[in-house]
Formats: sequence, structure tokens, C-alpha cells
Amino acid sequence: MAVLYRSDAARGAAWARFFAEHAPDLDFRVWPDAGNLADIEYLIAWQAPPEFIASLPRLRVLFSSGAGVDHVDFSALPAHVPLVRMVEPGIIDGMVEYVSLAVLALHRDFFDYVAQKSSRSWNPIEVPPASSRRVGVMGLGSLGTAVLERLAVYGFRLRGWNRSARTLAGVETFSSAEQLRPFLEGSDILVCLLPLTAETQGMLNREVFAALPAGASLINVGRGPHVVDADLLAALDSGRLSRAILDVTDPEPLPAGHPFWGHPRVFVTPHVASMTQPETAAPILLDNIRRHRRGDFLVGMVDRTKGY
Ligand code: NDP
Ligand code: OXD
Repeated sequence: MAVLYRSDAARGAAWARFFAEHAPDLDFRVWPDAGNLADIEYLIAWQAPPEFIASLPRLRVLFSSGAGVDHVDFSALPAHVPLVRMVEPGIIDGMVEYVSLAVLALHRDFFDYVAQKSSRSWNPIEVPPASSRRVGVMGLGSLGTAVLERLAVYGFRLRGWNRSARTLAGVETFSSAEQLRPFLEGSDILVCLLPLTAETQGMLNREVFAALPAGASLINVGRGPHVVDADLLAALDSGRLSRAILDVTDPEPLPAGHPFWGHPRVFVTPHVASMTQPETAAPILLDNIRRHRRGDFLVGMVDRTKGY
């Protein structure tokens, strides 16, 4: 029985160190030193090409090394092999930091001051209290709920929208397609933390932008294909939206000629909002392997019918 890590190479050594120290009984291998592929029962991977999956006759679980699984070809994974996504404190903390930073930067007009600095202009903008700003989060999963919990500390008015109904202390919650519009109408800053599925692709579009309060801003940390780029550019150019902070784009990397790069009110980061941290992820993954070996449920199981 062996565990193969085939993901971010730079972080492979940290994963191997953890397993050597805490699970010396497990044969932990780091790609490309995979050894005999017939030994591999647990695979930790970001991209797992179908032909590679097919070369693992004893594969028992595929662990995604990230939280999202939209890049996984479900049809290449045998039905008896569960797919497990990453739910770990490091990835949650990273997302909480990024979204807090983005919300605060919008709330406190930092991008205006960046522009002012380049033109050497000293022009104070009135500071509204956080309690006057409404932040709406789409997707109340492990990341969306953690983000809302932290934003509450600043005193923002919070709302969240999710497929199934949720109750979160201090958050006005909305669910289902029927409640999308009222949710949007009260979101001055909209944060997308939805998984990418057939249902959510293209969801950040002209109708959604038209339903937001005039001058609202968008933070997309879900996936690039959630956004209809032309609709976002039109909404920014017409003044309907003030700004967009995009950590994810379609495609990635964003091509040099894409209009987002040159747009004065679009801020792009290269898909770095959050990253799996070996120090906090490896213990969770080891626990999941132990769970699997004793027949317990696995933390982060993906529902293939839902796609996340
Ligand atoms: P979860 O699976 O924990 O949460 C997803 C949430 O979205 C669930 O609450 C789900 O509702 C809801 N949802 C799914 N589909 C719909 C829909 N059609 N309409 C309304 N709500 C819906 O995921 P995480 O919070 O862990 O992660 C979310 C996403 O964040 C990932 O899929 C990934 O794309 C992205 N991500 C981005 C990173 C970055 O660096 N930019 C890093 C990590 C993740 P329900 O519970 O009812 O099913
Ligand atoms: C993830 C990501 O899904 O980094 O983990 O986007």
C-alpha cells in the first residue's frame, strides 16, 4: 500500500517530512518517484490526467490537493473511487485574509488613493462607517462562512446566499434562485465563493450586475468562468459597478492582451487568494487515510452528482 503525492512540487518535501515523522508505517511517495504504480492506493493530486488514473489499478481514494474540484474529469474516475476535496485550516485562513483585505481596500477607497498617489493629488474621501456597508457572500460553504465570521468583527452589514437554506449568527441569509435578486439588491460589495459547476458558470452576468445597488463592487475568488467578462466590462464602463477585484480569471494565466489588465477599475491577482498549506493539510489528509482504512466517513467528500 502506498500514498502518492503528485501536486505542487515545491511543497512536496514538506508533505513527505510530515508523513515520515507522523506516519512512518505508510509508504509515502512524491512524484516523479512513484515506484511501482500498482502499489498506489491513495493519490493526492491537483491535476490527475485520465491516463494516469487508468494506470493505477489499486487506487482507492483521489484526494484533491485544493478545495475546488472543477478541474477533475469525473468520468475518468472509477465509480468506486471517492473524490475528496481539501478542507483544511490553512486554506480557510488564507481566504479569510484575502477577502478581508479586498473588502477593507474597497471600503476604505485604497484603489482611489493608489491612483491619487500616481497623480500626486491629496484628496481625502469621506470615510463611511462599516455599519453602513453591506457585504454579500455567494456560497456559504467552508470558505464563505469563515469569511463572514471574520467580516463581522469590522461591523459590516452581512448577508449570504446559498443553494440550501443556512442560518448564520449576524448574517441575513437567502437561499435558492428565488431569493437571489433580494440578496443582490442589498449587496454593496459582492463576494463570489461558489464552486464552479454547470449551474454557476456564467452566473456573474449582466442580470446580476443590474440587480446590485448602483456603484457596487465585485470580488471574485471562486473561479474565472463564473464571470461573463464582457458583461463585467460593460457594467464597469457604464458606472453601474465601481470596481472588480479578480483573483481568478478565464483563462489562467490571463493573456497579456486581455482588457482586464489595462482597465483602471479592475484589480487582478494570479489565483493566490488561498493555498493549501502542507503543515495544516497533511494532518487532515493523514486522518482521512486512517478513517478510510477503518471504514469511517471521509471529511470533504465530493458529491459527484452536484459537482462539488
Ligand atoms: P464548499 O463546497 O464548502 O461550499 C460551496 C457552497 O456553495 C455550498 O454551501 C453550496 O451550497 C453552495 N452552492 C453550490 N452551488 C450553488 C448554487 N448553484 N447556488 C447557490 N449556492 C451554491 O466549498 P468551499 O467553500 O470550500 O470553496 C468554494 C470555492 O472556492 C471552491 O469550489 C473554489 O472554486 C474556490 N476556491 C478558490 C481559491 C482561490 O485561491 N481563489 C482557493 C480555494 C477555493 P449547498 O451547501 O446547499 O450545497
Ligand atoms: C483551490 C484553489 O481550489 O486554490 O484550492 O483554487
